[in-house]
Amino acid sequence: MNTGLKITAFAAAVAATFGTAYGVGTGVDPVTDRGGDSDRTSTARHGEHEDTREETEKEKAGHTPGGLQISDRGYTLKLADAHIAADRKQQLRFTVVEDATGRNVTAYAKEHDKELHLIVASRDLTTYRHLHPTRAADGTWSTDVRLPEAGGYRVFADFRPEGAKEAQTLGADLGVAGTYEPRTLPAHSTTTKVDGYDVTLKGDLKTGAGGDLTLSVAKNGRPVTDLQPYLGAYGHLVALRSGDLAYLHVHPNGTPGDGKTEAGPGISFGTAAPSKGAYRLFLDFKHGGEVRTAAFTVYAGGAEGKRDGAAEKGDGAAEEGGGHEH
Ligand SMILES: [Cu+2]
Repeated sequence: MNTGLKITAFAAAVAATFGTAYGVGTGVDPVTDRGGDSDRTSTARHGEHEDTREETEKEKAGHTPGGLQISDRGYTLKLADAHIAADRKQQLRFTVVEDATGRNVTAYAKEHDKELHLIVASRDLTTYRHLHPTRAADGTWSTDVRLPEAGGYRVFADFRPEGAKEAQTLGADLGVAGTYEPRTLPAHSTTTKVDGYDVTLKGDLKTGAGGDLTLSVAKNGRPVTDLQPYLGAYGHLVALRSGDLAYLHVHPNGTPGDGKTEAGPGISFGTAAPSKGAYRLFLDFKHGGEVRTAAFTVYAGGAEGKRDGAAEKGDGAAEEGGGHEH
């Protein structure tokens, strides 16, 4: 199949979806914004419906990317422990509390087969975990996690309370005790290795819509064409912004079994970054019955976006990829 065509065909629809579904690129989605502008000129100060719509779009334009707040849209993320030990299996427990009632949320809508997706990442973006905790009847979530090194971490809960229109992502700080040696952001590279797989990145992360990324998976020099669906897709991509860990959960163009999406080697994503700068991409894909995570450093806005002290290619000593535990 012509990958270029596949990307083009799905890009528009996907770009339009992200804004509402995941808060990705809200305010930078020209499809939505353009529609809003023309509506505004023709229907300014008219019916209630248009006013409401306009407000929603204004709100969107100033929307904060996910993961930066511990409390947002009436919900608060509460970690049972703000500190854990390094390099030892620990239980991470938390709740999502509805601010209005003070009660734990116990009813969730499933997104990608799960009620809640939990991401744990080190502030220096060298450690990454994508976990699916278990919920007790009282709303307490728990999962085992082992974080190899001491330091500052961020915990992201990506969920949609039942009845809520959109999924949201709350973030909380987690301290891992011990001696901390911060690492430099791994250098930009378009290839990475994980578990014997070579993953290649094509395309650019852009600050407007129309940014397309294709990640291709190969093993022993051969393209992998039998990727396995994982949580309803051939790949899940999370982008974390270097410096503040703004969170973007990006879904691929096309769904397994839709008759046009191939099971590799390429997985394409339509993305829009909330700003220029450095991001670390974490791609989860499933092959051979296991979920693997490939990681890349990319710059939204091209070289111009390179503004921090990221390592130059060759001196990055950081751990390759990330971990995926279930
Ligand atoms: Cu998940």
